[in-house]
Amino acid sequence: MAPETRVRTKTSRTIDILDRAFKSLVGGVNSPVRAFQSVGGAPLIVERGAGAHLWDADGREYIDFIGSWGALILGHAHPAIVAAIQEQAARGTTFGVTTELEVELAERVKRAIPSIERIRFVSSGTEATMSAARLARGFTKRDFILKFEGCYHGHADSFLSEAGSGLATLGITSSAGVPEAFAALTLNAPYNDLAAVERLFAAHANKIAAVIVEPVAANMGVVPPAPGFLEGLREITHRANALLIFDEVITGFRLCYGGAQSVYKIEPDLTTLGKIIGGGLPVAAYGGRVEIMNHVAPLGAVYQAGTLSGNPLAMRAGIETLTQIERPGFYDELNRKAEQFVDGFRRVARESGIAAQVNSTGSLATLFFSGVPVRNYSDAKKSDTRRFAAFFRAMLERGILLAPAQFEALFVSAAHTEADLDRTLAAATECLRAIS
Ligand code: KE4
Repeated sequence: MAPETRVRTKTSRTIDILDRAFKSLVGGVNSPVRAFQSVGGAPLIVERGAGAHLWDADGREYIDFIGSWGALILGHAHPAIVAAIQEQAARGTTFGVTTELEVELAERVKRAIPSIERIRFVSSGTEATMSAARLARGFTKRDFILKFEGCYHGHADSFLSEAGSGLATLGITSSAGVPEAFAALTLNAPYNDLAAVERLFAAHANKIAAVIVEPVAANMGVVPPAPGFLEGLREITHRANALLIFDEVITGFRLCYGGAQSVYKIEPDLTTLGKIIGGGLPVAAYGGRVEIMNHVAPLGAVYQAGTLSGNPLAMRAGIETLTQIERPGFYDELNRKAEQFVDGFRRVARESGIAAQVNSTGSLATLFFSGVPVRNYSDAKKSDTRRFAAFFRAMLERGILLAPAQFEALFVSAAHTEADLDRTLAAATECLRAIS
């Protein structure tokens, strides 16, 4: 559709629904990044999705690169997943009692990620990381957690200092409501900086319960681990008897079927998962070795629970998703297509003459408007976020929906066709020219 037809008329359904949303939802949204605050313009109201496409409340169509923040590696409304959910819904949506579906999904995750001997399903990535941190503290009897500036692990109190994603987008370095005494138990180091990690361990000898890391950072924009970074974290935590937690809520089943730990050949002590394992329904998990996980109730003294944990509807969607992506050649094709797209994006950015970097790993990518390589959060924050906002809006007008924030990733799915990706690159060429 031509750009001029995408100008929002004031009488649109989108505007009417937004007016109502602001009267009932805080900021009109259920998660801050959906407010489009950092990119300007009215946020979208989505009506439906199919494959790699979304339609808004006024029938405008978009090629979608949010993919529900990474969950939809197969795209929207995949027929096999819809059928599985429909079939399970007719058998009951939740029982509050164990079903075989939870066991089936657990067995599939264990086969994919051997470092997980026992798993606990929860309903959000935040629950998974919060529980993993509590478990690490209970297991080691230590209080400090070390995270990395610009990484985002959900909104539990331990993770809101110097965090990425929505906090970075809103320029929030910490959150109100977290007691100072508790916030002080979270240490931050620059991503990819092992010397800083060594210094923090030296200063807090025998007090750090765990290091939690996104093995490929995606919440400051995409920042891959520098060579040796993850190996160094493994060695330092082993030496200090601290746990290493890989937060694979985004990278799990995204980079390959075994996640980032399979790509980088690192065995963490605990892993958190989410997004893809739920196939678009609320599922997340934490897991690791039996000797650690058996400290969780009902076997151990670390308490964690959840009414909808292991929800049969969500389990069924997760099982169907893993069935689809376990197929031979799935990741070869996805990563080939994504890498070709990213190469095209780099070429288009280079030809535009605008200072830009494209960071990527597999089907994750971020375009930074920056003249310097982006290797950590400090680099990422040097990006020209105003130019990103102008680019985002120009692409939106051309029917391309990127993540509405510089400090996020775009996700290529199996549903994106070569035509979708070619059209996106053509739009990017026009938009970069328009904002230069
Ligand atoms: P949730 O609690 O939002 O399900 O998951 C938290 C989480 C944990 N770990 C990682 C690595 C994550 O990326 C996330 C959540 N991702 C963001 C997008 N960058 C969620 C989007 C939002 O906050 O609306």
